[in-house]
Amino acid sequence: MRSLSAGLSRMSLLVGLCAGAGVSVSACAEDPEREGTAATFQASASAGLASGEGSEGSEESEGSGDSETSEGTSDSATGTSGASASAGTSGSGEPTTTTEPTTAGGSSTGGSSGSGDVLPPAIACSFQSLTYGSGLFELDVDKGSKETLSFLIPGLPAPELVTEATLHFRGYDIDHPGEEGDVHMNGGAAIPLPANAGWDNQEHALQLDILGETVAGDNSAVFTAGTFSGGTFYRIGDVRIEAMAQVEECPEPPESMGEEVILDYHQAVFTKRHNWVDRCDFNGGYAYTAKSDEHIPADCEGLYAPDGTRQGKAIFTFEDLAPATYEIGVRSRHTENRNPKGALVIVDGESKRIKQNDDKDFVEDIWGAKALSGTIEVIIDSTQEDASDSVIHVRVTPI
Ligand SMILES: [Ca+2]
Ligand SMILES: [Ca+2]
Repeated sequence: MRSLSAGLSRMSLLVGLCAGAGVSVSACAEDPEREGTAATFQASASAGLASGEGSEGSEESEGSGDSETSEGTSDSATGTSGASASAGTSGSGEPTTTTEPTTAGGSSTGGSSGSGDVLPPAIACSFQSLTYGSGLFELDVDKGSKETLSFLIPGLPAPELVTEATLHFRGYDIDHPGEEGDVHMNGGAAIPLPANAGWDNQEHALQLDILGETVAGDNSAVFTAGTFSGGTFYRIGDVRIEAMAQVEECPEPPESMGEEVILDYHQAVFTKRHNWVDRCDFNGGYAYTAKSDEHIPADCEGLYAPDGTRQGKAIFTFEDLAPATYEIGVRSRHTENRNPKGALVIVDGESKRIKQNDDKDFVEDIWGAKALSGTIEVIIDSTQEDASDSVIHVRVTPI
């Protein structure tokens, strides 16, 4: 069948825009300020393991200056996964009532594939993309852009066993009929997105008939930009293939290829290292931003020399992640004088806040889940407020 199928490696499929699997174009900007004195904490400072006993390692003095936290330039938490809120080229969203998602290309009622063989009757099987359940991904580009959103759907049976196949997805702002863009299955012919002029700034469940476009194993669905003069803006997510297949039972979804990776704070790169304290000697160690001289003796490396801003970044680089949806956890030491807005944690360009200002002490918080692929950064960005954030490790686990 289609020669592309086997050759499309999972990596190349999903590296569509920047590092991530279908990450929004607008989120691909380089970190603007890898400024200042970047440094890693020495892993050799491993005194710890005191596991709690003895000198209660409180940051008692930390509290004093904290209440004057600034706010203002918050780039506040951008809620949930997926698409960033840049509404792009979309116009004013007058709420129309056109809610029926058209089923472009109805499903054939076919079943029996001819004669003779002892093939089992066709049964309904569902095949999810690797990023299914991870929210919507955004394409927001000028006319003529070659940027795409790519989705990998593994596990399909041989096409001769497939009697019906539809591509299902959620689409947002699919509102320029004939000009919104196309879908290409496995490098095949363009299938126009089923756009509706009434769907400005609206989300709909959509489906396309792709019988004859599937291949055995890994399938790719690539969404391209359209020809609308104002550029292309839409979001796509929850891509899956529903098929009727003459198989005894539906294939099990493949094991995730990803592996859990935990990076300790000693493996992070710190900007403005002089504003970070490495408390390696207490309970296995942790890092936090501070600004008072009282913490100078607490820093294991003697590199804490506060400039009064209490600002810096801890940058964790995860290399060569297999494409998958990962849960992201951030372990830290909570104290009641941490940043009242929560620590700003940026995962591959997507920002969320994690509250650390309670008495839970040493704890791992769940940032959420995100489709990741390749080499990505997780940044504890303590540059937005004059407030203390903490980190011990960052964990990514395929789910
Ligand atoms: Ca629009
Ligand atoms: Ca649109």
